[in-house]
Amino acid sequence: MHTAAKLGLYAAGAAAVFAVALTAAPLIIPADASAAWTSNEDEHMDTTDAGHGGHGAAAASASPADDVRGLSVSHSGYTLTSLSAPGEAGEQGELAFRITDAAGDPLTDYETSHEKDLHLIVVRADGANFRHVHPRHDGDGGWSIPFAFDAAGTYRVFADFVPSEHGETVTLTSTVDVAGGFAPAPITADRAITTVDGLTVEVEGELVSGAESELTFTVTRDGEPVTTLEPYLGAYGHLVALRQGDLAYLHVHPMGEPGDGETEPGPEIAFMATAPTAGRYLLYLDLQLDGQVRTVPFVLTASAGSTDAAGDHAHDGGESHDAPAEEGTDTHGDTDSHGEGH
Ligand SMILES: [Cu+2]
Repeated sequence: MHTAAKLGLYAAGAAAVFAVALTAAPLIIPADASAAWTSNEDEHMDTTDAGHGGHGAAAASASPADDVRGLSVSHSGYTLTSLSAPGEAGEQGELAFRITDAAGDPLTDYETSHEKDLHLIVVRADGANFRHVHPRHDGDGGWSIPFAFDAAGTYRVFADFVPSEHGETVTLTSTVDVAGGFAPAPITADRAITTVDGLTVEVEGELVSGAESELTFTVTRDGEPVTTLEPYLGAYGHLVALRQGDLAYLHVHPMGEPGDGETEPGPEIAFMATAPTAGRYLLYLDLQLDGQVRTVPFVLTASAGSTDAAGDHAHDGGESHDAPAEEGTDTHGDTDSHGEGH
């Protein structure tokens, strides 16, 4: 790839990711790429600002390891509190919690992000039973959704939202213990091809520690490319990446969006992603086809890679580069149980 093209892609991709997905996190700049950032700062800032307001200034000093969210019950003055959920596997109940501000008052004003005021991820600590749902706001800082856990274990709950007064994404986390016979499902190998409900999805690309890289998912059914993906919360795909171990939360978004004149409804969905550190990541791709949302899981290991080589991992694979878009929902195809709150 020519240097100029590489820098341009890097800047555009970075802006896209940060504008929509990582707004609360400091920008990451691989040391070797600092010069590139500097020279592209203007366009980068413009695109970023279009998303959520400037935070590029803090970027230069950030280290990749800082680029994690979803590790704390309280952040930026906001706190996830009063979490309650069904206590036993299979028990139908309600998952509820409150969000408070720095003064301890209910947080009532949210900025819509990816078509929702709050996104909720629920996943077991070992990465199993991922769910992405949208609870209902009671207007006074309380959020709830009918919920049942399929299996026992300790679950992490992530609330992802943009306080209006804050203007940047906040991701808070807490845990829920669910009683029952516990069958651990440790993930011990990478997984680049997954079949769910007859859909086979393969991911190409690599995660590289501290650098942006492009991940391209190709969707087929019965060996044929799927070109009829449906917009879901404004995009053709939605990707959540969690670091194995602490489940640090990396929320990435596709390049391109429906209706931009360039992005096709499959078979490829491309994302820009930055792994904060080397190691294994659990990826969950939400996509909608035939009116049904499905979650397709993957496992990738981020290499420690030099930042120089990292740029080359941003394949200029061709199709859908551009502004990002939306959010997804759901998990194992059982959309019926948690389609509420939309
Ligand atoms: Cu969501």
